[in-house]
Amino acid sequence: MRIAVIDGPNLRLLGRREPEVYGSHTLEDVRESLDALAAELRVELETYQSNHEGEILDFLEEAATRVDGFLVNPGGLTHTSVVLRDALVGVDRPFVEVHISNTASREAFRAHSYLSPVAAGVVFGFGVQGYLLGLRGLVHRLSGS
Ligand code: CA2
Repeated sequence: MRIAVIDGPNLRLLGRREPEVYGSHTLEDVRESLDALAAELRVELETYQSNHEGEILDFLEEAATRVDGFLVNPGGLTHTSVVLRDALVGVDRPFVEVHISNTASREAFRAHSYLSPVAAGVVFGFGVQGYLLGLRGLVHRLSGS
């Protein structure tokens, strides 16, 4: 089983700005934890981050030829991007949407996600631990158990 982890715009700032909202772990820390869990679950991971919507769409299309599912923190694109939703539906692979913060308890515009209705599952509000919970959920879903 192979899974791609996608982080959207600004997530490379993780651990460097707004620690009161997003915590102090960096994206590199998150990737290390994900790699350890992937080894335990015996799945292959690849990771990708971009600040550019179109590049994320290109990556999705290309990666879908070799992966079984996606773990996605779309960042701010969550609340704005019909095109990302269309691409995720189009690649026809299950994906789990992850948010570090509790998007339901913040500004009203963050409560709406274009992606949640088409996601296999959504995790939010557990800090960076949400990536690990999301990976477990996705692997469970893909293994059909
Ligand atoms: O809580 C999340 O994971 C978010 O997806 C993070 C996004 C935000 O727009 C979503 O509403 C919720 C923000 C992207 C990252 O921006 C950062 C800024 C400073 C430090 C770390 C990340």
